[in-house]
Amino acid sequence: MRIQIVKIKKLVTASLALILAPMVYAEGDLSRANVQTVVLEMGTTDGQMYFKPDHLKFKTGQAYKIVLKNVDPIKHELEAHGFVEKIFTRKVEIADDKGALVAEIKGNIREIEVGPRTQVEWFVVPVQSGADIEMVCALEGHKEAGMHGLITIE
Ligand SMILES: [Cu+2]
Repeated sequence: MRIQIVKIKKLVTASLALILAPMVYAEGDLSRANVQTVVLEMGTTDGQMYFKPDHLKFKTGQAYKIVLKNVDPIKHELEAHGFVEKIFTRKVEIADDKGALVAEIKGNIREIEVGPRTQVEWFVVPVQSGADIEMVCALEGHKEAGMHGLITIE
């Protein structure tokens, strides 16, 4: 009888460990926990090209989904070399207008070009702080037309 109770206790402990293991793993994965959404709109108003907002703020260790939302009938891009050196990219996701997945891209990303009236989701975790990090649209003439801004990582 006593041996059976000990066996049951061991079995319950082992089962709990199996059930809890994935949860513990998820808690340790900074890129998946408590993801915050940041929307960066790209567009043109009265001939002035813009990033809205023109100042993005992030915190190290916090997971983000950056939605690059191009509302213009022309393509734009986000180039921020100082930023990509300070983040971990989990993935970039592209969906069609019905929300069905078109592509999921994994690995380090340097720049993202977004087609006319499309959006791209960039999942990142900033790992190093930085101030006055420049972001621009590097397409010809776009920076000069107003498409630039700053990024701060606290
Ligand atoms: Cu542009």
